[in-house]
Amino acid sequence: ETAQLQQSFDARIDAGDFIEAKDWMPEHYRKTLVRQISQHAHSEIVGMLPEGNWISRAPTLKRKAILLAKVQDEAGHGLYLYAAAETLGTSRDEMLDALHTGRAKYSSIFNYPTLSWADVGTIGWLVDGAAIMNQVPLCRCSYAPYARAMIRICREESFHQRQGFESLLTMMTHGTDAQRAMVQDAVNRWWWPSIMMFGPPDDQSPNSAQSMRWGIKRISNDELRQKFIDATVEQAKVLGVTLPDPELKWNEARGHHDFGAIDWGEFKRVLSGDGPCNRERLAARVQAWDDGAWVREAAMAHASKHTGASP
Ligand code: FAQ
Repeated sequence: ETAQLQQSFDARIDAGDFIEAKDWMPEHYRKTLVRQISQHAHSEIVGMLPEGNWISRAPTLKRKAILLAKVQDEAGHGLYLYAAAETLGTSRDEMLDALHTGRAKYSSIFNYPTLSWADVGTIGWLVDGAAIMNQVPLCRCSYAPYARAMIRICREESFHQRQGFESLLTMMTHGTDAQRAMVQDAVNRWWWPSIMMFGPPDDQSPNSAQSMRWGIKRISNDELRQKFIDATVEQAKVLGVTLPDPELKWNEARGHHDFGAIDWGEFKRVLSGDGPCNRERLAARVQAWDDGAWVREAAMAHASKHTGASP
């Protein structure tokens, strides 16, 4: 009977059908999705920290309101994604426990510090820009609850990317020399980590082949990285910033930009917990969880009073 279920699942995947939560699915497909969606959710929640650092120090009321809205959107994305992952039968408590005990990953990018106000604009431009490039194909992911969550997330990410670009453009066109230098310094620090966000090269990506076969991933890590670089080079020209890669140049024959070697040693160090802010980020999440214990208890007590069930 399992062989038959497997066969009809494979046929649906091959036909480009979507899989719903109640449908039969292979255990490995379920596990892969819980891994990817929960890591994506954790990235959104941890991703609130670097920018959140600047809410109290935004230069104007307008920028503060925009940043508050953006960070709040990220909390929302985390919630849609945890809800999508829960449909696969793993509880939010289990997923958060995996994050807090270091068993689950979150995006490498959020282990870098935000040293100046220009980092906020640069995160919007490069980090949200990379996120959109990676996430638009996820709107067609074979697992329907994830695909549906991604549609709204991508719309909001697009606003995030534009506010970042606009903030940098303002500093570059109307700012002082010091402000322009601050933007360039931020771009120098965020460029390489941003292109690492797409994950290891295809030939060193253990999950890619199976995830592509299942229609979870539609475009490979390297292909997305190349698309992002090609799009960003043009935007950098408009901004008037230099991307910190002397080997970056248009290759007419390939129809793409060539770029220099990525420091995969640094990527591995950050993934293994040894990036500039890994300890600080995880400690902040654990502290928030501990500080929220009384809220969870109060919510449970309130709910049980209304349902009549004991807590
Ligand atoms: N960081 O075999 P693959 C955002 C791990 S955007 C950390 O290629 P896969 C928005 C990977 O998990 C950021 N770990 O894996 C925002 C795997 O480890 P595992 C989040 C990474 O899954 C903006 C191992 O390396 N976006 O939050 C990274 O097929 C601004 C081998 O790699 C998503 O999560 C990395 N960069 O492809 C928020 C998008 N790359 O699990 C706030 C959804 C790879 O076996 C402010 N996820 N690894 O232990 C995906 O598209 C995929 O999971 C990839 C990785 C492409 C990230």
